Amino acid sequence: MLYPKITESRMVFDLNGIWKFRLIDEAEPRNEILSVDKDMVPMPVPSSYNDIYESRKFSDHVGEMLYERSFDINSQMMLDRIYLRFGSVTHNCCVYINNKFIGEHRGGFLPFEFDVTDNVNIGKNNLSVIVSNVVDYTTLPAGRLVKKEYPGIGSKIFNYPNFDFYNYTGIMRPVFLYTVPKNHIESIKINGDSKGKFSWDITTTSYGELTIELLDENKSLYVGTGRVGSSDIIGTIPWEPENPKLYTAKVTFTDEDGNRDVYEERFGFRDVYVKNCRLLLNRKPIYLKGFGKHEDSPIHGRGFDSAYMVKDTALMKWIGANSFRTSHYPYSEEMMQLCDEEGILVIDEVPAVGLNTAFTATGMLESENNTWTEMKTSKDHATAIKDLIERDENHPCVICWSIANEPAAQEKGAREYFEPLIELARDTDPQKRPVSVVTYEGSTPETCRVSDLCDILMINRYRGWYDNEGELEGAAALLKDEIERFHKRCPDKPLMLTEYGADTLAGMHSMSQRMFSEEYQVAYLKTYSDVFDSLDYVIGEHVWNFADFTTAESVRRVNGNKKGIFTRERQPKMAAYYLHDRWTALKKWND
Ligand code: BDP
Repeated sequence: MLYPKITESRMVFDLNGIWKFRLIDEAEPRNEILSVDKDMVPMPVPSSYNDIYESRKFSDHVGEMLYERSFDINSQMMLDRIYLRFGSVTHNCCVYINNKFIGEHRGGFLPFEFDVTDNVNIGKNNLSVIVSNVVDYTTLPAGRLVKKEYPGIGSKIFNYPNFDFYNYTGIMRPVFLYTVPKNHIESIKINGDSKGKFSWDITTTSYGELTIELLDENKSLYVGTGRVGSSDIIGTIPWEPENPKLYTAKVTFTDEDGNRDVYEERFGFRDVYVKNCRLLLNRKPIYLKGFGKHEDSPIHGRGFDSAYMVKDTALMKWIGANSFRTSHYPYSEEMMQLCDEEGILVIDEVPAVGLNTAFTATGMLESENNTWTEMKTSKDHATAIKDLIERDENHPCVICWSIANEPAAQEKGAREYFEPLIELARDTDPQKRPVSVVTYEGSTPETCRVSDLCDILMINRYRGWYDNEGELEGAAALLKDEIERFHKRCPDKPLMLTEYGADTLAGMHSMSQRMFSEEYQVAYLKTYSDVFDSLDYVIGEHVWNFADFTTAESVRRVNGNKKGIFTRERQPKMAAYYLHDRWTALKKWND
């Protein structure tokens, strides 16, 4: 899906700012929701709604909420088609213009749009969005709706996430109106490899002529024609972290009446694949150093925040990281653009977290091991994979697709569930990037049913934290033994740790390196580093987590997850200096 851009044929109008907002009571008749304009409060868009007002009833509301604003349409805009585009609304929503239903969208972390040309008037229009924040066994991510009976109070409904991050919701990413000519460019797929092979595949809404011009800044390098084509370009500079060189593909579509639509897509020449237990970027082995992250910051919650985005990439560069995973959902398109510019490698993850009826990061559930009969997510899962790849396929920063985090990969039915999804990811991506499923401690080398389907083994382990608490020597032995067993099972596949970490309270110290202290976090990381350095086929280390983040309440969480190397306010813990020293000096292989 193309990101809205102003070009010679397109206009973009910003609908961000202060909207009106209210929570919807479960008992409200559906057909009256839009006509109730009372008790509306100001609400910033984009943002998570949860932390804007002070009341737990407000922030922890389970169900629906209403967002509204008006916008103006002028006669110039009406000459073209007008699209209404949301960067993301979490999780499901219905959109109305002037009280008329326009459409709905499922899934909280990917963009969607509607052609609203025939539903808007010149002058004032009213836009309403009803958002649902409920997560259950049909949604991605997954959660549970639980009704509890209390003596003297009656029943209460709770919505427990099957995942370890606060269920922030709302209109979380930018909202735009944009115009395009009636006949226009719909999608552009660009593939440029490190040797200068340049190919394209473009779809349009009607017949016409297509030209594609390859630009290096303003210098024209090549002009091609046709919807699909390829050429070898001489002298291109590969995109890589040290030199993230970007080019522009300028696509011009002229319809049969001579009307033009123009769009410019940024991309890089690079290739990425797996061979002989290595991940090769531009045909050279690359060792991944970095983090599992979250989109999470004070006040905004998970809402789009460009200051935090830039701050986080600056901190990643400072610490010597070259990569991160978009745990556990696709991040904003603007973050992907920034990573292209900054040369940061991204493992791009769909919001498939919590696909496990017996386990969540915050504890064991009381339910049976029957995930693959209970979960009704496979259709949404396939849509999310397709939509994510179609959104991000041209980004050189994306080096791998992660199609789930910590599913019940050892349970019966896991292989049948994942095999078609992995195939779908491979088929959808023109660049054929590696595809993987991130697995947890319950899926061992002997029991995991998906390892051999993945291109890279990506495992999360917390030895020395959730087991072998405080006992790092034993933790290291167990970790190494398990990695070796994975290698024995899949001897051709590279392996990386996509999560390992220890909750650490900033400012808490301990001479004897007790758990939760800054000293323990450093000792824990060093223990893992030694294991990674001793195994040639380990191709990366992503510490959990980049920064402390908010979670649901549980006895395992002290005001959130504290495994950050930085605090939630992005101040360093001691471990930040340890990683800085390690990563700025690290060179794993001599080849
Ligand atoms: C893993 C999850 C991650 C959690 C982490 C933890 O993938 O989302 O936050 O554990 O417990 O199981 O800190």
